Amino acid sequence: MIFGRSERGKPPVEPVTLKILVAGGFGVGKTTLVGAVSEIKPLRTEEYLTEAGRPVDDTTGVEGKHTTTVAMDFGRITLREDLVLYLFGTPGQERFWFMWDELSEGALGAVVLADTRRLEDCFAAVDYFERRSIPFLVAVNCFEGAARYPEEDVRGALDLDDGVPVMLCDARDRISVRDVLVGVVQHAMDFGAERRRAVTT
Ligand SMILES: Nc1nc2c(ncn2[C@@H]2O[C@H](COP(=O)(O)OP(=O)(O)OP(=O)(O)O)[C@@H](O)[C@H]2O)c(=O)[nH]1
Ligand SMILES: [Mg+2]
Repeated sequence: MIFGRSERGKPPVEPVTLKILVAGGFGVGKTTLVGAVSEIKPLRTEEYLTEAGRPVDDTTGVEGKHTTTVAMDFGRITLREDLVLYLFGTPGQERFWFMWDELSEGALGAVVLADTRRLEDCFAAVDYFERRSIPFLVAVNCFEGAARYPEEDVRGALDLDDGVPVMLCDARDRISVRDVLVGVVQHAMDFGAERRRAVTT
């Protein structure tokens, strides 16, 4: 064959693409997480934090933070040759939450990123996914200087169901984030299988 693909090589695999959300409170590291693993230049919608926003935009613990996500982050990671994840980072601040419904459309699962110094900031995200039966796991972003708590303590504080995985991670580290994403895909698949069993029995 002169034109077209060589027949010797295996035909390219059409990858399965899955949509994963990255949610959590303000400044917990969602944009950082998407940027750490994305193979494409992540799409960001960052705007500068302003003086006017100071009373509501609490940067305690993340004083180096100067921008915030106003719409979404978008990135992509190939987990396997036949499995590609599209990552959608949600805006953390309450005033942009109207974006969440749009972003969660068709999502397989979600990562709720948490900071143990202000765990309460992720209550809303946990609640959001529980209500919509979207499978999620909680990934604790281990900031330096933040106390480390055992998984059980985090689970208790967030009142999570037993089936919800809790993982520790570093949102800046590609390998660590990759492990979290593998975890959420695995959990979403188990969750789906469980639900199908519940329906058929
Ligand atoms: N030390 C440390 N700093 C981090 C880590 N993750 C993020 N940061 C810093 O924390 C700040 C917040 O990170 P972002 O990724 O913008 O947080 P976000 O969750 O996207 O914030 P919003 O979109 O505004 O809600 C930035 O200054 C990061 O450099 C981490 O794991 N350790
Ligand atoms: Mg962000």
